[in-house]
Amino acid sequence: MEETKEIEIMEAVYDKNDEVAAQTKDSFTQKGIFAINVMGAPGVGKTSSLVKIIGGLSGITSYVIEGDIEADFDTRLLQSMGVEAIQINTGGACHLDSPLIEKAAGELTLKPGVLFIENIGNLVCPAEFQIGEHVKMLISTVTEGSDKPYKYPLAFEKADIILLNKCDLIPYVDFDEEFFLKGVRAQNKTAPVIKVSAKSGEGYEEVIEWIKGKMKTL
Ligand SMILES: Nc1nc2c(ncn2[C@@H]2O[C@H](COP(=O)(O)OP(=O)(O)OP(=O)(O)O)[C@@H](O)[C@H]2O)c(=O)[nH]1
Ligand SMILES: [Mg+2]
Repeated sequence: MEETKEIEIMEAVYDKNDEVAAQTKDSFTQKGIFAINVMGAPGVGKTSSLVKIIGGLSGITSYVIEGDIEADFDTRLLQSMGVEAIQINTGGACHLDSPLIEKAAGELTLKPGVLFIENIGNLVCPAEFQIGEHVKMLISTVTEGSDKPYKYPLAFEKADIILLNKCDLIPYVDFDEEFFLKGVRAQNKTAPVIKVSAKSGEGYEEVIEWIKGKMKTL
């Protein structure tokens, strides 16, 4: 009996979250804002990738909502580049949800452009929650190991684009690219997988072109 009750509560939580996410997404679309949910484990280079992508999106206004359990280093880094960025600290929660994004977005003076939402560093929970995004960008790395799509399938299944970061470190780690790609394609037949290095800047032109192409569909 107790088990049945727990499932009902979780369904209600997901339903409420999805309802607010749909409204938030509509509001972004009406404002000409293309929203990207940036997901990945801690330290994969979510912020480092945003720095490269935003730097390359010349002529397009970028906004960032930064999600972290504690601290605001990433927000301050982006603000120092002149980006309008705000911080959400969840104080323990392992993912962002749509009411948090609805509230944070209300604090930004949103004009047409791109809104990047850096989710909490976590390869599990963020994939389960829509937050008003148009697309999900998953960042994985060669340093995490090539088995991640097999062990954390939902994040790879839900992604609209997958960045394989830290490719500058390939000579120093045992990364099996073929095995990784096979695992990705078992979950997701369509998302482009783009090899990047936030250190060298390699690969981000393709990511930026993909974002620009998707923005046209708004
Ligand atoms: N060698 C190398 N280091 C990288 C690359 N991308 C990021 N790093 C380093 O990895 C560390 C984590 O990068 P962040 O961009 O802070 O990662 P994150 O995913 O935003 O981390 P959290 O917000 O804490 O989850 C930093 O020391 C970066 O300099 C890369 O392509 N190559
Ligand atoms: Mg970060």
